[in-house]
Amino acid sequence: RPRPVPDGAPDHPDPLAARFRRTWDALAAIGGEGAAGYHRFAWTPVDLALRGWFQEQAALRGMAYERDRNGNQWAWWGTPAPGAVVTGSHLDSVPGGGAFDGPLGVVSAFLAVDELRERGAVPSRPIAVVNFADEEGARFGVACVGSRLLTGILAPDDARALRDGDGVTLAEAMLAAGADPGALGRDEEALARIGTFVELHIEQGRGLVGLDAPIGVASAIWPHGRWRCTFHGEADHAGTTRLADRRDPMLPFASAVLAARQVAGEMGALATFGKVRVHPNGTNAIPSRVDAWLDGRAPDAATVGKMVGEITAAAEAAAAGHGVRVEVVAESSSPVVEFGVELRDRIAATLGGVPALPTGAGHDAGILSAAVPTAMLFVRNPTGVSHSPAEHATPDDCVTGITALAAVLEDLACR
Ligand code: HGY
Ligand code: MN
Ligand code: MN
Ligand code: MN
Repeated sequence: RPRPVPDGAPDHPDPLAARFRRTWDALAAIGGEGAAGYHRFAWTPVDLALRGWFQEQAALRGMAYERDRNGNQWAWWGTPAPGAVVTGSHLDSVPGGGAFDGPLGVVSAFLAVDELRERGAVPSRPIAVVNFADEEGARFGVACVGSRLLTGILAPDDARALRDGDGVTLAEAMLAAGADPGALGRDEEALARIGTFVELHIEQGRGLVGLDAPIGVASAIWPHGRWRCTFHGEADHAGTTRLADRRDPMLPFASAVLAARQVAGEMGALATFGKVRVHPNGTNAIPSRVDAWLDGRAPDAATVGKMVGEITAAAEAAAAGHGVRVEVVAESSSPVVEFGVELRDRIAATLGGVPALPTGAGHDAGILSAAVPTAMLFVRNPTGVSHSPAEHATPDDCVTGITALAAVLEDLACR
């Protein structure tokens, strides 16, 4: 069941709950397709509407707005300067995504700033809210494009050449959206401004439910990556080609799907084929080619590598029996992330003790952690469901998250 909007009325007696709901409703209306969820892809008209919302939120608060060289959006409380305390997340989504993955962190960031201003907090360093471009990589295949470019992990030429399913390059998509792809790349000035980054995010599992806690801090992110697996066969007529004469790429693909499940299970890892393109995609034709994308994750990098190796071997063995050729290409990878214990402990202490827990989901915070002190706050997810329209958090827990984020920003920026 889709849950784009938390329960709780806009005229809730708790002013923060009411403000959360009003801010949330304006954002939740952008790009929602009811039961089909959100399709908020980078540099599309929906993304531009989300970006407009961000800019409007900055203007409402009199915060200085800027878009950096890599398309990330910033709103500043105070003059932009090195050493700022930065918070935020992303506004894009997976295909058929929920409302919370990303947006909860951006909305909470703006409302935490409001909280601090209302209580008369005086920051001794600037505070910024950020919206990172293209976190999910739903359109161009690589996740966390904005933060990877900012930190130099993704080369600008490689980024510009990324293509979506229609063959449109990232450079072309940016140009069509009125953004300049020519300036992409590691941005020393923007990086130096980030003294500390704190990303609030809905939890994407039921760890906090099990711990009976509304919020927690992230301890680690599993290493993970994406591989494109192409099965080259031969198109032919479904009604006249004898089974023995076929080179059907669908068969070794099916074997690869089953192998992924088997191998991941044996290794305590996760493997998913969630995206497939069949060519030419006709009911009465044997496919000429199947493109399938493998998402692999495990507690350590060696296991990820071993798992993908075994899935590849199983795919090749199955392909050989059908006259099919397999190609497996790594499209992106994210190393293991261990969030710094010092910052994590400081945050947990500020919040009066909250649990720390690892996640298998990737985040811009994971990318930034290699460059600057970084931490994450998780908000409880009652069902654990994410990357689905059913993703959801209760309004009370969202308010707890905002209050916690405000306390963390105050501790980091106001003393
Ligand atoms: O896929 C992920 O882990 C993330 O949500 N980008
Ligand atoms: Mn996500
Ligand atoms: Mn996210
Ligand atoms: Mn015919």
